[in-house]
Amino acid sequence: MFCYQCQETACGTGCRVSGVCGKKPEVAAMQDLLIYVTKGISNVTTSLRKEGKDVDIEVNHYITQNLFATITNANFDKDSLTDRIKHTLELKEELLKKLDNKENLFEAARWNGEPESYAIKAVTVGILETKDEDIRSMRELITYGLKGLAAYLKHANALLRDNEEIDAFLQSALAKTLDDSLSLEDLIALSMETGKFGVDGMALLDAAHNERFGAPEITKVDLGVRKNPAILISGHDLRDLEMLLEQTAGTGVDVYTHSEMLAGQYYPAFKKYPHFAGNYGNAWWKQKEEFEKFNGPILMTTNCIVPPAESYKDRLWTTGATGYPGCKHIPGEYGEVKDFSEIIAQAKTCPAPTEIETGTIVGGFAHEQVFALADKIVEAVKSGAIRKFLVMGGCDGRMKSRSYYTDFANKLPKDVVILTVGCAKYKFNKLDLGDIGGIPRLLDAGQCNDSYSLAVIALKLKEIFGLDDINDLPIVYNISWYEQKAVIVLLALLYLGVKNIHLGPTLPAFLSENVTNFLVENFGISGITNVDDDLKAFFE
Ligand code: FSO
Ligand code: SF4
Repeated sequence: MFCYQCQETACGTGCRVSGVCGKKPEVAAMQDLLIYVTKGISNVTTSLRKEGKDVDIEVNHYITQNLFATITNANFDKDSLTDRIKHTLELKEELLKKLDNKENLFEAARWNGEPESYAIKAVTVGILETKDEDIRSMRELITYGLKGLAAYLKHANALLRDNEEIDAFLQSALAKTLDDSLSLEDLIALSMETGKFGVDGMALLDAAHNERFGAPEITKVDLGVRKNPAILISGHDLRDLEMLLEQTAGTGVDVYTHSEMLAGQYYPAFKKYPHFAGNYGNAWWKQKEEFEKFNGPILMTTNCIVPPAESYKDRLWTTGATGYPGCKHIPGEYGEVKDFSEIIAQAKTCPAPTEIETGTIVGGFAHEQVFALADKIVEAVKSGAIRKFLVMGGCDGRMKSRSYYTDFANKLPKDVVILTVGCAKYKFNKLDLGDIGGIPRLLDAGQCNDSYSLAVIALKLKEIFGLDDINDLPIVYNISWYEQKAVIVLLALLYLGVKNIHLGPTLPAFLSENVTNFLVENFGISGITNVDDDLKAFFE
């Protein structure tokens, strides 16, 4: 196997024997082949569109889910990945019948095989099959960006929101990563276009969330526990949260959020449920210890799954694009109501969660809530009470070096306000950072996809201050990444023209030297050093 798609990749270069995340070689092989056949079917759908033929929405959805299933920590279940390959090939054969001109299709679009042949084929379609290091780097950068985009699209699709233009781009871009005639420059241009569609995808999801669940608002979230048995819901899918809250109402079972699902607490629509308890635990990588203590069932709606201990494996449930061998999976198509009754029945047999924390945290500062505070914020900037904003968001992870972000928040000058999204916030969201004239020094906009909110806020501030360039705003970007959703967020920021982003704790292994140099020269991207030097460089 070879995989270098996430920040924790072995030795900072690539997982070759087994994944640091727990992905086994046989699962990695099926993911490689799934990506290959998904690129193949995308070549066919793109060709069909060129012939003026429509592509069914179900095909768009399937392609999107395939990409999502290969994101770090989403799906460890070889059988479900194998089924996806098989179904993709079947769908592709049907589509090929509708295509008049098959001459220019890539090999990935032509290949077919029985499940017995998948393992052998997989060996020939891995990342390292692209020999030129720079082309490989760009192809992977684009593919990972598209995986991130797919994750956000999937959540919008689950709320019955679709955008054919985004799907058509996603599929055409996937097909282009098979095209040996594209130069490095072509691929760089494609990566920027991917960023543009990243913005569009996040906007689609933002509208879907806001229109269905209301705009996030300032919310105090409890960290302690109640006395009832409970279900913990993790991941990012708010439609799943909605269905779970509806089905647990009046059952005596509480629902707690975990990790990125914390953002669910900020939406008005969910506040009407008295059994919607607080947030339990921290970022994804601490789940082994925390899920043990939760005592009740845990529903993973998306990544990040850590291979579970036997002691609570029977309490871990998956749904959507996620999967883990031996864990029960709740099915359900978009528009269907998923049946969570088995999970609820299990919860009733479990003790209430063990308390691991007490107190509260505050969040809900997505664009509408920040706009409501705009006058106060602008005044504070004009008076100098707020000197700068620091965008410090993205992903958290296991590496010890990530304590940098806790130290950074602690040592930050007192006139700096942090804007955050994603699970990176767990490195500092329980610190007492205080406020500036009533404006909290930590403004949490929500999930990593709510990076869109931060972009909208930045563009609004640019307008209010009458600036020509987004980079003239007093905003510093110090972003931590882990998996591929962070890649689409990065590409989206680059597309919006944001420069001088600091990316840590380490730069992606999939960026070749030349691609890194391109990003440094054109966008001023850099890594991080140490807290004191970086604080000096950013704020003095
Ligand atoms: Fe975190 Fe995991 Fe949002 Fe990611 S829970 S790491 S970027 O899946 O999705 O920030
Ligand atoms: Fe390694 Fe990350 Fe790939 Fe897992 S997702 S195999 S940790 S590079």
